[in-house]
Amino acid sequence: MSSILNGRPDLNKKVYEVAEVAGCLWQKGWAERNGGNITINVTDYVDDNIRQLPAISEIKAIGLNLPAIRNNYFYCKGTGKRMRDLAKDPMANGSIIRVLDDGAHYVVIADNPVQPTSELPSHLLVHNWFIESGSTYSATLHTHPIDLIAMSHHASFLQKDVLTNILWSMIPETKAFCPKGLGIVPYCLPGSNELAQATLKELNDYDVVLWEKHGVFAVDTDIINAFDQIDVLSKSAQIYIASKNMGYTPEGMSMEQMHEMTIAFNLPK
Ligand code: 2HA
Ligand code: ZN
Repeated sequence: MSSILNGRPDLNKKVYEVAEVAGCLWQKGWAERNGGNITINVTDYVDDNIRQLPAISEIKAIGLNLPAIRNNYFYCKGTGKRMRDLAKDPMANGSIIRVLDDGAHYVVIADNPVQPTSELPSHLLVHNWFIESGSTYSATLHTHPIDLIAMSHHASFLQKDVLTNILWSMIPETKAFCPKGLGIVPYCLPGSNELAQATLKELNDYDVVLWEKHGVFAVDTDIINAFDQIDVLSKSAQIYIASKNMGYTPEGMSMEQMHEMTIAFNLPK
């Protein structure tokens, strides 16, 4: 079957990075049924021929006014689609959309008229903010990591930076590879504007945000890096929980040891 990816190795690579991450999410047990969403900005890989492709869907409203992403292109997981299916066939379980010149509507352009993720407005709100703020980030990822969600069910972990410091202290790599830590968003209805706005606020300070009793939302330069930031946090959460299961609270690295890491890896304070 003809695909927009044919003869476009750079675009193909970006879409298959999403497929690789979708497979990881499924294997980790973070993507039951149609859980989670991924959106990446692929405008840098779009040529004049793609710009001329006709719409293959009706014009749909985003529901928000997002002027910074006018005429931008995104690969999005399809609504109701499974990560485990997307891993095998990304263009049947996701699609490429064009945001129209008004910054308020979009159309699907390839390969199939797959409607994008139910969380499209919140993902695009974040992509709009990347561009407005001059960020080089291009990927947004929402998933359901069991260990981090379990920790979000206890109020003591939800105070600012309590969980960040516990998770950083479980293994040195976590601070090195998730240097801003984990932001917290109190429970909000999935897909709500309230959740999107609260997430955007936390993204000023963090690349990964924990949605209480629901999941995480991560951003980075590409989808592999966004996944890796969640993965190191989840590893730390597992070490904490494994220690608790052995009957003790893990000691954690000392503040001196964490400080030493910060200096050695030239991390933000
Ligand atoms: O797409 O995970 O929160 C399914 C979800 C929404
Ligand atoms: Zn979810």
